[in-house]
This record gives sequence, structure tokens and C-alpha cells, in this order.
Amino acid sequence: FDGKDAKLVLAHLLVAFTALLLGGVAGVLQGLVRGGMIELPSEIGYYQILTAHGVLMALIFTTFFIIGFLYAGVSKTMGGKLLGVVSRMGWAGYVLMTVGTILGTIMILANEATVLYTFYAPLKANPFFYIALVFVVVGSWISGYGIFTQYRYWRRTHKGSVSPLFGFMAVATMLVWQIATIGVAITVLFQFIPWSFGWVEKINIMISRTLFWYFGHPLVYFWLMPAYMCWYICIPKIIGGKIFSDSMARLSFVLFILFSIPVGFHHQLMEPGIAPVWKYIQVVLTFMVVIPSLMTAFAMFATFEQTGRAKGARGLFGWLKTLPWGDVRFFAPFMGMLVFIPAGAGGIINASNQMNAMVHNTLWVTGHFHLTVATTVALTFFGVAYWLIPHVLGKQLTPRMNRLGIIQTIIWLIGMFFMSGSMHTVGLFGSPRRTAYTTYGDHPDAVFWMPYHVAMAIGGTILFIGVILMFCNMIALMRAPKGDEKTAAEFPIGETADAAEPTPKWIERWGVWVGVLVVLILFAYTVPFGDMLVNPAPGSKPWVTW
Ligand code: HAS
Repeated sequence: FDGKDAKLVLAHLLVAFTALLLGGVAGVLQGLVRGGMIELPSEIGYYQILTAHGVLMALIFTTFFIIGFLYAGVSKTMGGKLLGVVSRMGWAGYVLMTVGTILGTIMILANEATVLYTFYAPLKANPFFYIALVFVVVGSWISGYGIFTQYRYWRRTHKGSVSPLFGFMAVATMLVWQIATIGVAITVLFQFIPWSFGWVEKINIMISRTLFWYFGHPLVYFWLMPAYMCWYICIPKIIGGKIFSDSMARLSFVLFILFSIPVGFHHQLMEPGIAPVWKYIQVVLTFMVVIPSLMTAFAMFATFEQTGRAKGARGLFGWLKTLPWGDVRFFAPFMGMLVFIPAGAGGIINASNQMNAMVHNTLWVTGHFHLTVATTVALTFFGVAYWLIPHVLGKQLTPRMNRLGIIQTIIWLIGMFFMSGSMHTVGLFGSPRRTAYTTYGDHPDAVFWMPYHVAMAIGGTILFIGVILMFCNMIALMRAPKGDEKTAAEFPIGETADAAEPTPKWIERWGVWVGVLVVLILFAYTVPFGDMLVNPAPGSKPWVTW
């Protein structure tokens, strides 16, 4: 692996895992407070550490890891080395994002930005928190353009060929990101910054939330798509098999481009100010975005079964025995897949209007995203780190490290079982999503919830042990013994099983996909957004009058 590119990848992973560690400290404290097991010193607030936890884990850990991973794969599969200009863009993006991260974290620690990771108005932060967000987003845009530039270069120098699957998927992922972040950029630049500086007196809450969720839902696919890249591309190689279908893998990513953005209203189903018909339309589109995940489940089962049968497995489930259970590179992402089955089912429950009325703003939702992003995605990223770090450094994944990785995965699963399991259960009994310890004056409902909150805190403590172990594992991976051609960790890139049937070239017509996406966005948002502009909430002035 190219030495210069290795530095760029590792720099991203270092920030990612440091954010994981700090976010983990905030997470365990917050769980213990909520369970009534500790009290924070009076200068530190529950919502303050909840903000630190959400921002560092959900926004910083993920974004830095993803960009590091994508740069590594793009360098590996599209030229063996990043172009000079791409590398410079990668570093520029990295520096901006890191400056933004430090500034934002300082603001949160100074209790100047206790606004939670969704920074919903009318919660107001110090303007520098929003400026920090601008740094992170603009940095990620530059990094994204770096990936597009390398891809364009590869296509120019390989006229007539279909691009490598990793490159294609990296471009699709960054495309979703670039288009989604336009929403958050508009609300931060035109609403939050002027309002927090006091240049304007009021903020239109419906518009800010709508723009946030225009970004917030595709954000979750920005997390998921790189995990799927590992599942589609790396897992087949690790288990000694082949990618089930290159075209199908690409098609599922195209569907993510089309359907992951115009669905934000499913986070706003319980909000007034949006006509039911538009909520209905966006829920239909939400069910469309479930399809690529179902395709992925199908492709994974097919890969496992084909590989198992090629190794002589028999019977309906004989292939299960042939999977490399002792290999953390497989074990951690596989556990992520397994958890994604109930996690995805939970998502479908959330998206259904009547059931959303039951679970919205309860701990059920917190349980849902701890299974999706904090287990499926996080375990897959951890699984990737076990080979990516030694690979870029030319080192080995030793049997000891592999064992520690398996232990880390099991700790994570146990912790999450208690934490997310209790969240889902008590959420159904109405326990609110974000509150510090309270028994609401010993109200019987709240007293009933309390044992579940204690179980959540215990699960959170086990997870915190998992975070510490993961951080130590990462340092150990960096210090692993050097490997040679045979022993150094490889970057697992699978071959496709359907090579005889070439992938159709039209799949790379990005202009068509972006065009269809723009039409879908305009269809899903124009009328309800116009409504919000002309019909403001009581007491606010309309943005537009005619
Ligand atoms: Fe979600 C809220 C709907 C997926 C994350 N979601 C959230 C929030 C987060 C989040 C962070 O409709 C909270 C936001 C906040 O702060 O308020 N979600 C969905 C739906 C899906 C979904 C329909 N969510 C995700 C993913 C996330 C994520 C992925 C992160 C990575 N979500 C919602 C809704 C809300 C929501 C509402 C708002 C709730 C409210 O009221 O506030 C779908 O994409 C899910 C589709 C997934 C599947 C599963 C496919 C299974 C696969 C595994 C195969 C396994 C194998 C192994 C092969 C259909 C691919 C098998 C081996 C064996 C041996 C068996």
C-alpha cells in the first residue's frame, strides 16, 4: 500500500477512534445518570454529555472512518495510488474536518452547545458550534471531490471498461453525502448562524427541521453504504467465495441514490405543519429504500450458500458450518448483518404511521439506532479496522489480535443486547427518549421503567469496556509485527461470480441517476416546503408572502 496514502488513511482512523473513545466516556456517564446510578457534578449537565455522545459517535466517528476507508479502497482499486491532487484534497478535507471537530467539541464541553446531535431549534448554541459544523461539512465535500477526481481519472484512462466495484460504490456513497448535506448547509448558513449571532430575531422551526431531515435520513445510508461495501466486496473474499452479482450490487447502490433522500418526513410523522398526503408519499418512498437492503440480504445469503456448497456443504443450512467463525474479519461484520435483521424490522415499524405514533420520541427509537448504526455499522467498521490498519502499514493481523477482536465483538453484542433490548422494551411502555433520571414524582409508570433503565446502564457499561478494548486493539494493530508478502494483512477484494455476464455500462450513467433523484426530491418536497414558507407557525412571520 502506498506509504503516503497510508498516512492519510491512518490520520482519519485516529480521529475516528479517538472520537469513539471520548463519545464512549460520555455515553457511559449518561447511561449511569439516566439509570439513577450516579449524579454528575453540578457544572456538567446530562444534556451536555448526551450532545457530546451523539456528535462524537454518530457524526465524527462515522464520517472520519468512512472517508478513511473510502480513500484506502479507492487508492487500492483505482490506480494503486492516489493522484497528487486527490491526496492534497484528502488532506485539506481532513484538516478542515479536524478543526471543525475540535472547535465543536470545545463548544460542547464549555456548555455552549447543549443542543443534542440533531440541534433542533429552538435550542440555540453558540454561533461557533454551527461554524464548526460548517468546517466539518465543507471538509467532507472537499474529500468527496477527491474521490470523484480519482474516479474520473480512472475512467479516462480505462475507456470502455466498467469501473471497479469499490470505486463505483465509493462514488455512490459520496454522491448521496454531497446532495444530502446541501440541506444541512442551507439551514446552518441561512437560519442557525444568523439567528445565533442575533442578526435575526426568529427562526422558522418547521423549515429548519425539514432541512435537517432532508439531510438526516440519507445520513444513515451514508453510514450504511460503506458497511455494505465491506459486505459485498470484502466478505466474499474473506470467506473464500465470490461476489454473488456485480450488477446487482451496483443496482442496490443506485437505488440508495434514488430513494435515500426524499424520505425525511418519516422522522416528522408526528409533527403538525405537514399535510398528511406528503407524509404518505414520503412513507411510500421510504418503503422503496428498504428494497436495496432486502437485495443485499438476498445477495449475502446467496454468497454464503454458494461458497459453502462449493466447499462441499450439504442440506439447507450446511453452508453455515463452512463459514470462518474464528476470523474476526468475518465474525464482526457477520454479527452486524445478523443484528440488522431485527434492526431493519424496527425501522419498518418506525416508518409505519400508526406504529410511529406509538414509538416516536420514546426509547424505542434510541434502541433502533443503537442496533443499526451502533451495532450493524459499528461492528462492520471494527471488522474492517482489523485488516485495514495492518494492511496499510504492511503489518500482520496476528492470531492474538484476531482473538482479541472476537472477544471485543462478543462484549459489544452482550452490552448491546442489554442496552438496546431494554430500550426497545421500555420504549413500548412509553419511556421518553431523552431525559435525565426522574421518576416524575414517583409516578407508577416511571417507577415501572426504572429497572429497564438500570439494565440499560449495565449494558452501557459493558459497551464502554468494548470501546476501551477497541481503542487498545487499534493501537495494538498499529504496533503489530511487520509482515511479508505472505503474512501481511491483505485488502480483501472479492472477484465476481457472474463474470461471464458483464455488468451493463448504463449503470454508470450518473447524470441519469442524479436527474431522477432531483425529480424525486422536487416531487416530495416542493409543495410541503412551499407551504412552510407561506404558512408559518403561529407568532412567526412568513418567509414569503404573495
Ligand atoms: Fe432508522 C430513526 C426508519 C434503517 C438510523 N434511524 C432513526 C434514527 C437513526 C436511525 C439514527 O421511519 C434516529 C434519528 C433521530 O435522532 O431522531 N430506518 C428506518 C427504515 C430503515 C432504517 C425504514 N436507520 C436505518 C439505518 C440506520 C438508521 C440503516 C443507521 C445506519 N428510522 C426509521 C424511522 C425513524 C428512524 C421512521 C424515525 C423514528 C421516529 O419516530 O423518530 C430501513 O432502511 C431498514 C431496512 C433494513 C432491512 C434489513 C435487511 C437485512 C440485512 C441483513 C441480512 C443478514 C444476513 C445474515 C445476510 C430490511 C441486509 C444472515 C445470517 C443468518 C445465519 C440468519
